[in-house]
Amino acid sequence: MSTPLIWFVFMNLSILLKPGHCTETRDQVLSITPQTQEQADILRNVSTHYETILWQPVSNEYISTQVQVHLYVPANSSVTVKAILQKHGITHKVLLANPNELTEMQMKNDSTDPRSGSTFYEKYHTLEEIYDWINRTAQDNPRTVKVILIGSSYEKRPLYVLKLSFNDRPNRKAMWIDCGIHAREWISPAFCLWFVHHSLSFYQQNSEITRILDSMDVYVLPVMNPDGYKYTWTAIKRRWWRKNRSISKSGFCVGVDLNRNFDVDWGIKGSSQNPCEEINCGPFPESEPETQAVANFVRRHKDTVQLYITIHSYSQMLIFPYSYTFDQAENHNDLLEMVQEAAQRIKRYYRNTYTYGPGAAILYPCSGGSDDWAYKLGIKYSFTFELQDRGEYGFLLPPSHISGACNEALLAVKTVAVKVLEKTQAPANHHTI
Ligand code: 0X9
Ligand code: ZN
Repeated sequence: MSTPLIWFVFMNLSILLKPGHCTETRDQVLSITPQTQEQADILRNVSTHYETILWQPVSNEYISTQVQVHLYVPANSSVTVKAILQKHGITHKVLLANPNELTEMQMKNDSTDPRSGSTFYEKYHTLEEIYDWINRTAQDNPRTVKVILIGSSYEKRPLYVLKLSFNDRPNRKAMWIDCGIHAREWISPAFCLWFVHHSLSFYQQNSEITRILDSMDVYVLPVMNPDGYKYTWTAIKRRWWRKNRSISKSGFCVGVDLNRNFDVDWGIKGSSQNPCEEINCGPFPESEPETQAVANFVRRHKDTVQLYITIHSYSQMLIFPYSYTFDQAENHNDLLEMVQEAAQRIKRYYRNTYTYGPGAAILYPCSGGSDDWAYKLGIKYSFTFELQDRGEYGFLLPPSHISGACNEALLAVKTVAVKVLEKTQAPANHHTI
């Protein structure tokens, strides 16, 4: 259908369905899979011209036939949007009928209530609570944990990295994990906390984490985008914020997608120079203080860091380079074998399915991402892990699912880390007399 015709249909519907005629009282998340090109075009237009938020895919340029779309529809646009879908024979399922209740559930922080039965690590935490936790963790573990200030955010919040170091053998290698690059993906910072807690609690009890920590230092950045994360906690309607909070030069729109701002094929694919878009790559590579801080730190440690992992959600994917091109990474087979093993173990232990492969092929082509950047810097084992779930709750994964999501991601992290050790460590103790 041509664009003017689509507009004609929309305008008529808008007149018929002016707010007040009859409105849905609740916000909802709809799942829609366009069956034809025309349906995909209609859906793209709906998501652009009506007050809706695309949960998945991240940008409407990725909407096409047979791609499952998760669309957050506020109560006041619900009737109009559903009428347009119906008019064009586009079927939908209600994925979430009560996102506001789920949002409140995620924010409920009854850590003082002993009856809640869940631990600190099975809840989502505000930025202030995470900063407190960082300090406490370092204070309680003075011999093994150090806090490193690597920079500050656009709104001048500190970017703290925890360095876990269990011995001081010379020539120690290292791994890096960052969380919370995208503000609304709350399970991601929760994972970084989970990982640190597991490391500190199970060193010398769990053989894999012991082996990893004996051979590598671990740098953990729990919240790479503190301004965005803070913003998602301040009002229900801000819960879907993805980018950082930098104000564009024109002053018109806010936010750069930090995972499009790295200096790798910057601004070319799957990203936009328009500051109003979710996938805005910023005015130039590393324009954002958060990106600069991470890139400078990782560059300074590139000779020791062998493994780079960045944690996102949602879709249950174990991704490796490249995303910016369909070319195969030089060690493609190694990377594939590592994530395949991780996915198989998750399946075996937790009965959950993760897909895996190079980003461009299994997700979408996309420039400026941190995983590709780290890889091109020389870190040959570089991954993006997309945690639970696959759309049942999306960004609103309930606190009761945190332990399941983090345990399986932890298994994936440990699997790839052990594989890195196997691939990079010289065979032990072959002394000649
Ligand atoms: O698009 C992204 O930045 C990531 N997906 S998300 O839904 N969490 O936003 C995927 C990143 C994969 N890697 C690269 N694109 N380089
Ligand atoms: Zn993300």
